[in-house]
Amino acid sequence: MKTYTAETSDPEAIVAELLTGTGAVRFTGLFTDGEIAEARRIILEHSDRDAAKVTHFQGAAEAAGTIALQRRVWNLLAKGEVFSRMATHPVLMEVLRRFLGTGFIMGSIAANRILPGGPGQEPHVDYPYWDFHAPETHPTGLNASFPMNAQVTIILDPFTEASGATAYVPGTQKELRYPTEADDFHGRAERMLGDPGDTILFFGAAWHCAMPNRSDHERCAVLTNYLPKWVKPLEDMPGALPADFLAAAAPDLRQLLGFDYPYPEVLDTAAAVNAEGRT
Ligand SMILES: O=C(O)CCC(=O)C(=O)O
Repeated sequence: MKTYTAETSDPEAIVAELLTGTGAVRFTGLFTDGEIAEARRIILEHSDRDAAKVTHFQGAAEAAGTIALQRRVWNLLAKGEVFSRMATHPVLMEVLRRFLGTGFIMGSIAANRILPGGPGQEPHVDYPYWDFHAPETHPTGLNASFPMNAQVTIILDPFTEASGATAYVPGTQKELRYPTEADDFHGRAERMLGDPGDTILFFGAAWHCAMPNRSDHERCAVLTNYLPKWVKPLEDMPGALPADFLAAAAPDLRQLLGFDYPYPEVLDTAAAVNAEGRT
């Protein structure tokens, strides 16, 4: 996987890599050790206190009784200021503006924590393609010639083969479909390996999944989903954040929360407002 730093970031090359290359790149050095430690502390605190949260693509884990060892912490913006910094990192914002359009938004920011012995996931593609196993529910002809998703994984614990680093099949983002048995996902998959603080940016139409944690340590990451401005977000973040947080949000964060793109609107009312000259 190609690796960049803030200094070597090359948005044009990265966008090409995401869309028509392997589908994923790594950044190092975007976050300080202090930020990583703080994010990890907050996530573990919430997840220890409040383990049972909705999670996805767990397949056989439920039957195996290991489901509680893969835990989510949702709505991270409400849980620590460090997550707003992570979501709006300027190097990521610059690439994402080129990839998803300058008005892009955030669909979700959550943590995925896999405890030792915890399960992996079934290979999948991410929101808003995540129910593409029923392609007939999407517009006819939908393909991955342009992106409706970008995923950022900020690694908080060593991501190794043993600890369950995300598996993905490079190049599959171009196909926009779910893998089948015949695709031999696990035979072809590479891993998103990294150290705490490393950040993986990928096009979530690439087949991927968390892998089982067979190490003796936690495997925790912040997962952020970004979308073009007109895609309905996965998490209702404005609905879940306190009014004073929303009032104080900086311009980049307001954009990510969808405030720059007001639709749906009651246009009957909007017309009246316009007529009064208030917009
Ligand atoms: O945590 C991971 O390694 C990947 C998680 C993921 O792909 C998801 O939850 O959609």
